Amino acid sequence: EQDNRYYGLHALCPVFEAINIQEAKDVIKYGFEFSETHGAIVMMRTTTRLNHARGDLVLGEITKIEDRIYDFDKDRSRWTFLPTNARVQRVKQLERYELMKSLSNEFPFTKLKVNDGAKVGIISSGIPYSYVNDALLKLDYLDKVSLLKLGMVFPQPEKLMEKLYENCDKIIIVEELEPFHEDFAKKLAFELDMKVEIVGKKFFPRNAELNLNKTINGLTKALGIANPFVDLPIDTKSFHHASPRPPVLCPGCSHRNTFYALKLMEKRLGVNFVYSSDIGCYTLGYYKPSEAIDTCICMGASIGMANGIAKLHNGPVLAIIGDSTFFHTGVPGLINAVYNQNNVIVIILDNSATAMTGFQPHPGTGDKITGEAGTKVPLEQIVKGAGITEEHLWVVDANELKQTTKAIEEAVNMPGPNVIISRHICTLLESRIKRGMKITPVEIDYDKCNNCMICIKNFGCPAITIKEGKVSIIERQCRGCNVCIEICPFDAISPKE
Ligand SMILES: Cc1ncc(C[n+]2csc(CCOP(=O)(O)OP(=O)(O)O)c2C)c(N)n1
Ligand code: SF4
Ligand code: SF4
Repeated sequence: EQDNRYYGLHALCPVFEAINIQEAKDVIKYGFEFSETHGAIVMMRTTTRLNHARGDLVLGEITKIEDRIYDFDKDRSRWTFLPTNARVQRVKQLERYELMKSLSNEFPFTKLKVNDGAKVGIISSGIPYSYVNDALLKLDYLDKVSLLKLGMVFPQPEKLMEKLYENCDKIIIVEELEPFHEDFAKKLAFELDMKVEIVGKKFFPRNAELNLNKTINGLTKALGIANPFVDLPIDTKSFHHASPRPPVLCPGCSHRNTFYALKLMEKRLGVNFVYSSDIGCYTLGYYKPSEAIDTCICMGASIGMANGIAKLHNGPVLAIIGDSTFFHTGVPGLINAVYNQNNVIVIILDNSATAMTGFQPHPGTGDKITGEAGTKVPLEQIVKGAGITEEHLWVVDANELKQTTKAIEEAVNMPGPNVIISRHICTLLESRIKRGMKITPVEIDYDKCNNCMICIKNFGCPAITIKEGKVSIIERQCRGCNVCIEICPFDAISPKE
């Protein structure tokens, strides 16, 4: 929901956008050439719909720039931003910006189509442009309006926009989120002293993505025509009748166990924890039954926010952070906690993975992104190096409930900063590494089970469900982690014989 086109404005660097995946690939290739030619940073902007798209691509030639020395370019005044150099670079940046403004009019992925006699012009870019095209096709309006498709969305092509204004009485801007083009279009019309009506956000929402329906709805209103699709009955025959699937931690996920242990200790110790969290699979702990996440602002915020909260809050303040995120942006926050003697408990959920985004290696895994072996950086050493002494550090197996609850109790009773490394490999990663590993699912002994539902209501492993009013194990989902065995107060769960 944040409009990153403004980064271009902020840095005065060109921003490119594509309308489909083929164009995305072509624009990126062009972007490299453009950057080389003009010595400019370029931004390729993508949004959710394009990022999630799949389809066939036509690949081109892989070109290598001849005569280019691939090494550090020892141009000291360019890379050292002391005021003497920065002042010179600023002038160059402004010159480059002027050049970009004129190049925007000739950008190969920007297209102006002026239709004779059309008094309405539409400006759009990226995925919204694709919706506009489909909408005009459905409304049989393709030849009745002029169309400016922007491939370079910043800086905008002033000459092409002026030409569009000359031919039209009304300009409709179709864009997602902020009125980025709309504001610029109005400013340009004012500077050119041209009398043209410019509309945009009056007809299109400023929140959430557009889609074909919203685009047809906005366009018909802006064009002042009836929307022929508004009352059409929807054919639901082809809809999938899948049940809703809210996001949950996987069956056997070790994060669930740490959350369970934390919630248990809140009850046992009669205290309420503040959970300042980070972003990772564990952020799903926000939902029932754990409900153990109070904040998640951005990657790396957990310890910093906990540091601040601990200054005000009289009670245990926890920072929940994954191993990958800790290596990425957790270390400065921990140093800050040590330096300022903040009473926080940092819980590093070490599942040996960057699980949420697809298992990218990180310093704690020891593998490089290239697939080659790197040098593993031990988490404990980093924590100790930040100033956490042995007596303030606990390392537990997240799947061992007793160990974990004991560490939590000790950490709560010890003035912080304290660190608990709650370690257990991500079960999904484990199944990838040990393909074909034998899994022994658990089973319920109905003579012992009294249907208290603790395993469902408090723990919530998706492999445990209710069937005909009774707790039941979905065997093909069970990972055989055995944690639920410890949780059941009636010894009713055991490995299947
Ligand atoms: C600044 C930033 N970069 C990248 C991301 C994408 N991202 C979301 S979660 C995540 C990593 C999660 O790894 P970890 O903290 O170890 O948790 P896990 O998913 O393994 O439980 C990344 C890289 C982001 N949200 N913010
Ligand atoms: S991918 Fe791994 S860390 Fe993420 S929810 Fe599943 S088991 Fe847990
Ligand atoms: S053993 Fe229990 S907690 Fe582990 S995956 Fe199976 S049902 Fe879930």
